[in-house]
Amino acid sequence: MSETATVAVVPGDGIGHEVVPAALEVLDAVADIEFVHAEAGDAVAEQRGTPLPEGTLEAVSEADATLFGATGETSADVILPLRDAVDSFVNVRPARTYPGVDAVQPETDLVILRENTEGVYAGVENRLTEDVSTLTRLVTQSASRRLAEFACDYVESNGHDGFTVAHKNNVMRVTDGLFVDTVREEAAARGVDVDEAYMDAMATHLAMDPAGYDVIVCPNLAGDVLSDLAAGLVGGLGLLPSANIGSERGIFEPVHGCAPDIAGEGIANPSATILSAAMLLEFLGADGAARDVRAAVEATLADGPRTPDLGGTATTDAVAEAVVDRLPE
Ligand code: GGG
Repeated sequence: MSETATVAVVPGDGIGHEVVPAALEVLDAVADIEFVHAEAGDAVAEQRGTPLPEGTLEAVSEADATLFGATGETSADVILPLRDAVDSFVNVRPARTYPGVDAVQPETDLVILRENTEGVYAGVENRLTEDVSTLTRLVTQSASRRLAEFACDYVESNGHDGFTVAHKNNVMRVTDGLFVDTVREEAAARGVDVDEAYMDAMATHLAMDPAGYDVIVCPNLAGDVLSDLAAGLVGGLGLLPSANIGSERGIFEPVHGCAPDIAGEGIANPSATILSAAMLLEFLGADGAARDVRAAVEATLADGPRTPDLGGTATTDAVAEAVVDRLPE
């Protein structure tokens, strides 16, 4: 990070207002960043008549990167347009286990590369009659190719053997047919190995033997669902970060939502958001700071205070302080 970066900060709803300040404490301790605070979500919709005020869209569009918290009922009107605003074509969702944290599948160490612009999340839904509603599943060759190019770059630069593409082209013959054909073609052109799996069968294999997967490339909805499944394997949604990567900008957010059941209690696990902040630092070129933050989170999970989702009684703030205490001097 050569000069002071500008980072938009959008807590969103619910526990977003607890985990984002926790991550800011950590970012403040490791980097010189100018924060621009903005609001979005259900509460804003009630107060201002729109869940995504113009100023927020502008702040995210202009910042070098954004730290986002969580969305609630207005998810489709908040996070989807924000991803569009930064031209985010892929959502990177790593899932791994941590020493000291109970995991259903301790061998899990994988990353999901989720298509981030289309599929059933393209927003083409209609209510035709009282009885009938429809949804158009959009799949383009250009978005599939862009994802595949990113996946090839990702496996090459991170030393992976190849990737597995998840799809359902036996049922969605045209849309997933185009998706998987394009991904296959791009990987072949780049000399990258590709395995294939039907996404439903992959869910079973993931639950039973996640060590069989390393990098997973998949359509939008499949990525959303499979990453929540992966969270369940490693100890819960409080541990999964994500990066919405665009050509020049990115939005970094925990995989979890706004958790209305615990919002306001100050006990949400901030690890996923702090790990998202580490991905943000890496995106901005601050690789050393990103490594320090990851190591401090790992050390805290190993022997530090824990929030109730991990069997402890600590508060969000106590975990954030423990992470800051474990950063190098
Ligand atoms: N921080 C992630 C979040 O708020 N997730 C809620 C949600 O429904 N997200 C939809 C999506 O990731 O596409």
